[in-house]
Amino acid sequence: MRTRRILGVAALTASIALVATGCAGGGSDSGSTSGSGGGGDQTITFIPKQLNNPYTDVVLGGGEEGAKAAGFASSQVVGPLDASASSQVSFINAETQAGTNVIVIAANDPDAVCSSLEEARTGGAKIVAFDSDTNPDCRDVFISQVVAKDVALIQTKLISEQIGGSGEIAILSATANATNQNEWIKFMEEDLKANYPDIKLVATVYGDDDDTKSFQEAQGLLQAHPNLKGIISPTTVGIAATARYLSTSDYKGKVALTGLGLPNEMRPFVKDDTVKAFALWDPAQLGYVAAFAGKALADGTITGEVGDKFDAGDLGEKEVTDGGIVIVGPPTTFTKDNIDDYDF
Ligand code: RAM
Repeated sequence: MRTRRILGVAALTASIALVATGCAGGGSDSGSTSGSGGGGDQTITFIPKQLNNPYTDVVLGGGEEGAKAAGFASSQVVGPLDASASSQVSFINAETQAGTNVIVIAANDPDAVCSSLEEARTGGAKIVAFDSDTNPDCRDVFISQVVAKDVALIQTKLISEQIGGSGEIAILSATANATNQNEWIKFMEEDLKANYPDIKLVATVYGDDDDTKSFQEAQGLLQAHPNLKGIISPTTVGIAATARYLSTSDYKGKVALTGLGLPNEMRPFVKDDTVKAFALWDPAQLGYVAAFAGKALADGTITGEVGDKFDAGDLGEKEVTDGGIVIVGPPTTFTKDNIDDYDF
Protein backbone atom coordinates (compact mmCIF):
# COMPACT_ATOMS: atom_id res chain seq x y z
CA MET A 1 0.00 0.00 0.00
CA ARG A 2 1.37 3.42 -0.87
CA THR A 3 1.28 6.23 1.65
CA ARG A 4 -1.79 8.37 2.00
CA ARG A 5 -1.57 11.64 0.14
CA ILE A 6 -3.36 14.59 1.70
CA LEU A 7 -5.95 14.09 -1.01
CA GLY A 8 -5.28 13.11 -4.60
CA VAL A 9 -2.19 15.27 -4.92
CA ALA A 10 -0.93 13.69 -8.11
CA ALA A 11 -4.12 14.60 -9.93
CA LEU A 12 -4.08 18.10 -8.53
CA THR A 13 -0.50 18.56 -9.55
CA ALA A 14 -1.37 17.74 -13.11
CA SER A 15 -4.14 20.32 -13.09
CA ILE A 16 -1.93 23.24 -12.12
CA ALA A 17 -1.47 25.75 -14.89
CA LEU A 18 2.04 26.94 -14.33
CA VAL A 19 3.00 30.30 -15.68
CA ALA A 20 6.47 31.55 -16.38
CA THR A 21 8.12 34.24 -18.35
CA GLY A 22 11.58 32.85 -17.73
CA CYS A 23 13.07 36.34 -17.68
CA ALA A 24 13.30 38.22 -14.45
CA GLY A 25 12.84 41.61 -16.02
CA GLY A 26 9.87 40.67 -18.10
CA GLY A 27 6.24 40.92 -17.29
CA SER A 28 4.60 38.12 -15.42
CA ASP A 29 1.52 36.91 -17.16
CA SER A 30 -0.57 35.21 -14.63
CA GLY A 31 -2.76 32.19 -14.82
CA SER A 32 -5.36 31.31 -12.25
CA THR A 33 -5.16 27.68 -11.28
CA SER A 34 -8.35 27.33 -9.37
CA GLY A 35 -11.43 29.07 -8.26
CA SER A 36 -12.90 27.20 -5.36
CA GLY A 37 -15.49 29.88 -4.76
CA GLY A 38 -15.42 29.12 -1.05
CA GLY A 39 -15.33 31.76 1.68
CA GLY A 40 -14.61 35.38 0.76
CA ASP A 41 -12.53 36.83 -2.02
CA GLN A 42 -9.02 36.33 -0.73
CA THR A 43 -6.36 35.37 -3.22
CA ILE A 44 -3.13 33.45 -2.77
CA THR A 45 -0.17 33.15 -5.11
CA PHE A 46 2.64 30.63 -4.83
CA ILE A 47 6.08 31.62 -6.13
CA PRO A 48 8.39 28.56 -6.06
CA LYS A 49 12.15 28.72 -6.54
CA GLN A 50 11.61 27.71 -10.15
CA LEU A 51 9.07 26.00 -12.35
CA ASN A 52 9.99 22.78 -14.17
CA ASN A 53 11.21 21.10 -10.98
CA PRO A 54 9.37 17.86 -10.14
CA TYR A 55 9.73 18.60 -6.42
CA THR A 56 8.06 21.97 -6.91
CA ASP A 57 5.16 20.29 -8.70
CA VAL A 58 4.45 18.07 -5.70
CA VAL A 59 4.73 20.97 -3.24
CA LEU A 60 2.35 23.06 -5.33
CA GLY A 61 -0.15 20.22 -5.65
CA GLY A 62 -0.39 20.31 -1.86
CA GLY A 63 -0.51 24.09 -1.96
CA GLU A 64 -3.46 24.17 -4.29
CA GLU A 65 -5.29 21.58 -2.24
CA GLY A 66 -4.57 23.59 0.92
CA ALA A 67 -5.72 26.83 -0.70
CA LYS A 68 -9.08 25.29 -1.59
CA ALA A 69 -9.52 23.64 1.78
CA ALA A 70 -8.58 26.82 3.64
CA GLY A 71 -11.19 28.80 1.69
CA PHE A 72 -9.25 31.05 -0.68
CA ALA A 73 -11.35 32.32 -3.57
CA SER A 74 -8.53 31.60 -6.00
CA SER A 75 -4.95 30.43 -6.07
CA GLN A 76 -2.29 30.61 -8.71
CA VAL A 77 1.32 29.73 -9.33
CA VAL A 78 3.80 32.04 -11.02
CA GLY A 79 7.56 31.86 -11.10
CA PRO A 80 10.84 31.85 -12.97
CA LEU A 81 12.29 29.00 -14.99
CA ASP A 82 15.65 29.33 -13.26
CA ALA A 83 16.53 29.56 -9.59
CA SER A 84 18.90 32.52 -9.83
CA ALA A 85 19.01 35.09 -7.03
CA SER A 86 16.82 37.85 -8.46
CA SER A 87 14.63 35.80 -10.79
CA GLN A 88 11.57 36.09 -8.54
CA VAL A 89 11.51 39.87 -8.12
CA SER A 90 9.38 40.73 -11.15
CA PHE A 91 6.83 38.09 -10.13
CA ILE A 92 6.53 39.53 -6.62
CA ASN A 93 6.08 43.02 -8.02
CA ALA A 94 3.28 41.84 -10.30
CA GLU A 95 1.47 40.31 -7.30
CA THR A 96 1.76 43.59 -5.43
CA GLN A 97 0.20 45.38 -8.40
CA ALA A 98 -2.58 42.81 -8.51
CA GLY A 99 -3.35 43.23 -4.80
CA THR A 100 -2.85 39.54 -3.98
CA ASN A 101 -3.67 38.88 -0.33
CA VAL A 102 -1.10 36.17 0.38
CA ILE A 103 2.23 35.53 -1.35
CA VAL A 104 3.86 32.18 -0.59
CA ILE A 105 7.49 32.11 -1.68
CA ALA A 106 10.46 29.71 -1.68
CA ALA A 107 13.31 32.20 -1.80
CA ASN A 108 16.17 31.72 -4.22
CA ASP A 109 18.15 34.23 -2.20
CA PRO A 110 17.27 35.38 1.33
CA ASP A 111 17.90 39.08 0.62
CA ALA A 112 17.37 39.64 -3.12
CA VAL A 113 13.58 39.31 -2.71
CA CYS A 114 13.33 41.47 0.39
CA SER A 115 12.62 44.96 -0.90
CA SER A 116 9.92 43.74 -3.26
CA LEU A 117 8.35 41.67 -0.47
CA GLU A 118 8.40 44.75 1.74
CA GLU A 119 6.49 46.66 -0.93
CA ALA A 120 3.95 43.86 -1.12
CA ARG A 121 3.51 44.02 2.65
CA THR A 122 3.10 47.76 2.59
CA GLY A 123 0.29 47.15 0.12
CA GLY A 124 -1.36 44.80 2.62
CA ALA A 125 -0.15 41.35 1.52
CA LYS A 126 0.86 38.66 4.00
CA ILE A 127 4.08 36.85 3.20
CA VAL A 128 4.59 33.16 3.86
CA ALA A 129 8.04 31.76 3.08
CA PHE A 130 8.22 28.02 2.55
CA ASP A 131 10.89 25.47 1.55
CA SER A 132 13.67 28.11 1.41
CA ASP A 133 13.45 31.04 3.79
CA THR A 134 13.81 34.74 3.12
CA ASN A 135 15.56 36.99 5.57
CA PRO A 136 13.16 36.70 8.55
CA ASP A 137 12.51 40.46 8.45
CA CYS A 138 10.81 40.10 5.08
CA ARG A 139 8.12 37.52 5.82
CA ASP A 140 5.45 36.79 8.40
CA VAL A 141 6.21 33.09 8.89
CA PHE A 142 8.48 30.41 7.42
CA ILE A 143 6.99 26.97 6.81
CA SER A 144 9.92 24.60 7.19
CA GLN A 145 9.69 21.02 5.99
CA VAL A 146 11.72 19.62 8.89
CA VAL A 147 13.98 21.12 11.61
CA ALA A 148 16.97 22.25 9.50
CA LYS A 149 19.58 20.55 11.65
CA ASP A 150 17.73 17.23 11.40
CA VAL A 151 17.78 17.47 7.59
CA ALA A 152 21.56 17.76 7.82
CA LEU A 153 22.13 15.03 10.39
CA ILE A 154 20.15 12.41 8.53
CA GLN A 155 22.35 12.95 5.46
CA THR A 156 25.69 12.78 7.32
CA LYS A 157 24.51 9.64 9.06
CA LEU A 158 23.47 8.02 5.78
CA ILE A 159 26.73 8.81 4.00
CA SER A 160 28.79 7.58 6.95
CA GLU A 161 26.90 4.30 7.01
CA GLN A 162 27.36 3.88 3.28
CA ILE A 163 31.12 4.52 3.17
CA GLY A 164 32.00 2.70 6.37
CA GLY A 165 32.69 5.85 8.39
CA SER A 166 35.81 7.09 6.61
CA GLY A 167 37.04 8.61 3.36
CA GLU A 168 36.56 11.56 1.04
CA ILE A 169 33.11 12.91 0.30
CA ALA A 170 31.69 15.85 -1.65
CA ILE A 171 28.46 17.81 -1.64
CA LEU A 172 26.57 18.55 -4.84
CA SER A 173 24.10 21.30 -3.96
CA ALA A 174 21.47 23.44 -5.71
CA THR A 175 22.33 27.14 -6.22
CA ALA A 176 25.03 28.88 -4.22
CA ASN A 177 22.48 31.33 -2.75
CA ALA A 178 19.77 28.86 -1.71
CA THR A 179 18.85 29.53 1.93
CA ASN A 180 17.67 25.99 2.62
CA GLN A 181 20.64 24.12 1.11
CA ASN A 182 23.15 26.53 2.66
CA GLU A 183 21.71 26.06 6.12
CA TRP A 184 21.76 22.28 5.75
CA ILE A 185 25.35 22.38 4.45
CA LYS A 186 26.44 24.50 7.42
CA PHE A 187 24.98 21.93 9.85
CA MET A 188 26.50 19.05 7.85
CA GLU A 189 29.96 20.64 8.03
CA GLU A 190 29.62 21.10 11.78
CA ASP A 191 28.39 17.54 12.26
CA LEU A 192 31.19 16.07 10.15
CA LYS A 193 33.79 17.95 12.20
CA ALA A 194 32.26 17.00 15.53
CA ASN A 195 31.21 13.42 14.94
CA TYR A 196 32.89 11.96 11.87
CA PRO A 197 36.63 12.71 12.19
CA ASP A 198 37.59 10.21 9.49
CA ILE A 199 35.33 11.66 6.82
CA LYS A 200 36.82 14.47 4.79
CA LEU A 201 34.63 16.88 2.83
CA VAL A 202 36.83 17.68 -0.19
CA ALA A 203 34.47 19.78 -2.32
CA THR A 204 31.10 21.50 -2.48
CA VAL A 205 29.78 22.19 -5.98
CA TYR A 206 26.55 23.67 -7.35
CA GLY A 207 24.31 22.18 -10.02
CA ASP A 208 21.87 25.12 -9.75
CA ASP A 209 18.90 22.74 -9.64
CA ASP A 210 19.46 22.32 -13.35
CA ASP A 211 19.51 18.71 -14.47
CA THR A 212 22.24 19.07 -17.10
CA LYS A 213 24.52 21.21 -14.95
CA SER A 214 24.07 18.85 -11.99
CA PHE A 215 24.95 15.85 -14.18
CA GLN A 216 28.10 17.61 -15.40
CA GLU A 217 29.09 18.66 -11.88
CA ALA A 218 28.78 15.04 -10.73
CA GLN A 219 30.99 13.93 -13.58
CA GLY A 220 33.50 16.69 -12.73
CA LEU A 221 33.64 15.74 -9.07
CA LEU A 222 34.56 12.15 -9.86
CA GLN A 223 37.23 13.20 -12.32
CA ALA A 224 38.74 15.75 -9.93
CA HIS A 225 38.68 13.48 -6.86
CA PRO A 226 39.69 9.94 -7.79
CA ASN A 227 39.49 8.83 -4.14
CA LEU A 228 35.96 10.07 -3.62
CA LYS A 229 33.91 7.54 -1.67
CA GLY A 230 30.61 9.33 -1.52
CA ILE A 231 28.44 12.26 -2.60
CA ILE A 232 25.70 13.98 -0.62
CA SER A 233 23.22 15.86 -2.80
CA PRO A 234 20.74 17.82 -0.64
CA THR A 235 18.53 18.63 -3.62
CA THR A 236 16.07 16.48 -5.52
CA VAL A 237 17.37 17.72 -8.87
CA GLY A 238 21.00 17.11 -7.95
CA ILE A 239 20.57 13.63 -6.50
CA ALA A 240 18.53 12.41 -9.48
CA ALA A 241 21.07 13.75 -12.00
CA THR A 242 24.00 12.31 -10.02
CA ALA A 243 22.28 8.94 -9.73
CA ARG A 244 21.71 8.92 -13.48
CA TYR A 245 25.38 9.60 -14.08
CA LEU A 246 26.60 7.00 -11.60
CA SER A 247 24.19 4.32 -12.79
CA THR A 248 25.86 3.95 -16.18
CA SER A 249 29.42 4.68 -15.07
CA ASP A 250 32.21 2.56 -13.62
CA TYR A 251 31.57 4.26 -10.29
CA LYS A 252 28.25 2.50 -9.82
CA GLY A 253 28.32 0.58 -6.55
CA LYS A 254 31.76 2.01 -5.72
CA VAL A 255 30.88 5.63 -4.99
CA ALA A 256 27.98 6.06 -2.57
CA LEU A 257 25.25 8.63 -3.17
CA THR A 258 22.72 9.95 -0.68
CA GLY A 259 20.84 13.17 0.00
CA LEU A 260 17.29 14.37 -0.57
CA GLY A 261 15.28 12.86 -3.39
CA LEU A 262 11.79 12.14 -4.63
CA PRO A 263 10.97 8.41 -4.30
CA ASN A 264 9.34 8.36 -7.75
CA GLU A 265 12.48 9.77 -9.38
CA MET A 266 14.93 7.68 -7.35
CA ARG A 267 13.11 4.34 -7.53
CA PRO A 268 15.03 2.96 -10.56
CA PHE A 269 18.37 3.91 -9.03
CA VAL A 270 17.53 2.26 -5.72
CA LYS A 271 16.35 -0.87 -7.51
CA ASP A 272 19.49 -1.08 -9.67
CA ASP A 273 21.72 -0.61 -6.58
CA THR A 274 23.17 2.77 -7.57
CA VAL A 275 21.70 4.26 -4.37
CA LYS A 276 21.22 2.45 -1.07
CA ALA A 277 19.33 5.04 0.98
CA PHE A 278 18.26 8.68 0.81
CA ALA A 279 15.76 10.90 2.61
CA LEU A 280 12.93 13.42 2.15
CA TRP A 281 9.75 14.67 3.80
CA ASP A 282 6.32 14.75 2.21
CA PRO A 283 6.57 17.79 -0.13
CA ALA A 284 2.80 18.13 -0.60
CA GLN A 285 2.33 18.76 3.12
CA LEU A 286 4.66 21.76 2.88
CA GLY A 287 2.42 23.52 0.34
CA TYR A 288 -0.72 22.50 2.20
CA VAL A 289 0.41 23.94 5.54
CA ALA A 290 1.70 27.11 3.83
CA ALA A 291 -1.77 27.78 2.41
CA PHE A 292 -3.42 27.41 5.81
CA ALA A 293 -0.80 29.66 7.43
CA GLY A 294 -1.52 32.27 4.74
CA LYS A 295 -5.24 32.08 5.47
CA ALA A 296 -4.74 32.52 9.22
CA LEU A 297 -2.50 35.54 8.55
CA ALA A 298 -4.93 37.07 6.06
CA ASP A 299 -7.84 36.55 8.46
CA GLY A 300 -5.83 38.10 11.27
CA THR A 301 -6.21 35.06 13.53
CA ILE A 302 -2.39 34.90 13.76
CA THR A 303 0.35 37.47 13.24
CA GLY A 304 3.31 35.10 13.09
CA GLU A 305 4.27 35.54 16.75
CA VAL A 306 5.94 32.62 18.52
CA GLY A 307 3.19 30.53 20.11
CA ASP A 308 0.54 31.45 17.51
CA LYS A 309 -1.52 28.39 16.56
CA PHE A 310 -3.57 27.78 13.45
CA ASP A 311 -5.70 25.07 11.97
CA ALA A 312 -4.00 23.24 9.09
CA GLY A 313 -6.94 21.17 7.89
CA ASP A 314 -6.21 17.45 7.60
CA LEU A 315 -2.82 17.99 9.21
CA GLY A 316 -4.28 19.33 12.45
CA GLU A 317 -3.10 22.29 14.47
CA LYS A 318 0.30 23.88 13.75
CA GLU A 319 2.27 26.26 15.93
CA VAL A 320 4.69 29.09 15.20
CA THR A 321 7.98 28.35 16.96
CA ASP A 322 11.18 30.35 17.55
CA GLY A 323 12.24 32.48 14.61
CA GLY A 324 8.68 32.55 13.24
CA ILE A 325 9.08 28.99 11.95
CA VAL A 326 6.38 26.34 11.56
CA ILE A 327 7.72 22.79 11.29
CA VAL A 328 5.71 20.46 9.09
CA GLY A 329 6.95 16.95 9.75
CA PRO A 330 9.79 14.48 10.14
CA PRO A 331 11.95 13.16 7.29
CA THR A 332 11.67 9.61 6.01
CA THR A 333 14.56 7.43 4.85
CA PHE A 334 13.89 5.50 1.66
CA THR A 335 15.53 2.17 0.81
CA LYS A 336 14.78 -0.80 -1.43
CA ASP A 337 12.60 -2.15 1.38
CA ASN A 338 10.14 0.72 1.61
CA ILE A 339 10.41 2.85 -1.56
CA ASP A 340 7.42 1.18 -3.19
CA ASP A 341 5.25 2.37 -0.31
CA TYR A 342 5.58 6.00 -1.48
CA ASP A 343 4.09 7.72 -4.47
CA PHE A 344 5.56 11.20 -4.90
C1 RAM B 1 15.13 20.83 -4.68
C2 RAM B 1 14.98 22.26 -4.28
C3 RAM B 1 14.17 22.43 -3.00
C4 RAM B 1 14.59 21.46 -1.93
C5 RAM B 1 14.55 20.06 -2.45
C6 RAM B 1 15.03 19.06 -1.41
O1 RAM B 1 14.03 20.39 -5.39
O2 RAM B 1 16.25 22.82 -4.14
O3 RAM B 1 14.29 23.76 -2.55
O4 RAM B 1 13.81 21.60 -0.80
O5 RAM B 1 15.41 19.97 -3.59
